[in-house]
Amino acid sequence: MDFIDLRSDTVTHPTPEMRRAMAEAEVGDDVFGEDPTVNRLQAMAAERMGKEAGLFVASGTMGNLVAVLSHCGRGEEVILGDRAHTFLYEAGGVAALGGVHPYPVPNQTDGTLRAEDVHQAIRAEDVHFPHSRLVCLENTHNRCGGVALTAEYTDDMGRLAHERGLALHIDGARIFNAAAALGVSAARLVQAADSVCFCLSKALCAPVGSVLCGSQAFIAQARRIRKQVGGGMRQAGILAAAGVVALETMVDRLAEDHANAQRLARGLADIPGILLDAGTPFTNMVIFGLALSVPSDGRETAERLAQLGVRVQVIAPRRFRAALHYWVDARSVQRTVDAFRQVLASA
Ligand code: TLP
Repeated sequence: MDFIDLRSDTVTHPTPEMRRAMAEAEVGDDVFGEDPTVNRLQAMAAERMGKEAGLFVASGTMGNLVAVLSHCGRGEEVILGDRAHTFLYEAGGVAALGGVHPYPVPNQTDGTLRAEDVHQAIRAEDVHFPHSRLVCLENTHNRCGGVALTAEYTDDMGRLAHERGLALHIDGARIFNAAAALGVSAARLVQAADSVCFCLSKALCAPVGSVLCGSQAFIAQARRIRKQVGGGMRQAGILAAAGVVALETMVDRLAEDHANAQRLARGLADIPGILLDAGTPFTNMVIFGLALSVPSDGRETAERLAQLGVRVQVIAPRRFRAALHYWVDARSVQRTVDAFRQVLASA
């Protein structure tokens, strides 16, 4: 990459090994279930998640949409956090395309939903109310700074949901980051969930795709819904081949990104005018802002950084997110700190 791109871990390019695997992938028609590379990826993903089956989908957004529409019918309700990606950033797809009613409850700063809030959100049987069908969690939690939810918390939520007759879905776009941070397997983190969707195209560097995992029966339904939303792909093994390499080579290195996030946070903390969020970084994201003493706003600061070859995401008028990933090494972290120091010294 020509510049240091910290805007997101979605900007990651495929590795040379992924490009080779894509060029050489054995393919078939995946709508017929005949693409051997897709089938291999789905089996690997299901095993990693400790679920019976997996389904390759085009994106995290499609995976969450297909999951919600597989669990809920029209006029039924999904309970999720008010800072959940599915609530904020998926173009209202569950409502627009599935007629599913979202019931947002407050996300706590650690990414969790309070059990009392979820209990209260579950509807009684009454002709006025939608039927509650699903609770969604997000791990790691993007808008809460990439914080990881523990296995014990997820187990408690699973118990609560199941006791009240609801299912539990996890938006595990970055579930392997959570696993690396907590020192447990991804399968353990999603043990209580009926479904989980994780992304290949973020910190794992694959160019495209996510995998939705769950029981055989759930995935059979999800396959129908994926077809309905136009996500049935044909020789998708070309894409899945990169996903196989991602699972084989990129999962075990995520702690390096977390160490670089720590390095970046330490460097930024020393710069007058930068205020780090409490606790940041939890995993691969550093969240920080500009002190009121800095006259420039976030957009101006980001533009001047870009002139020095560093890109960060402006997430609020005076706040930034820097997401660490495979293509940003310790030297690039130092260059980022130097660029911030230079920009703020002349702000
Ligand atoms: N997140 C993107 C943006 O959409 C905000 C990012 O840069 O972080 N779940 C979570 C928790 C996500 O963070 C994202 C993407 C998705 C789902 C959607 O994945 P894609 O982009 O593959 O549809």
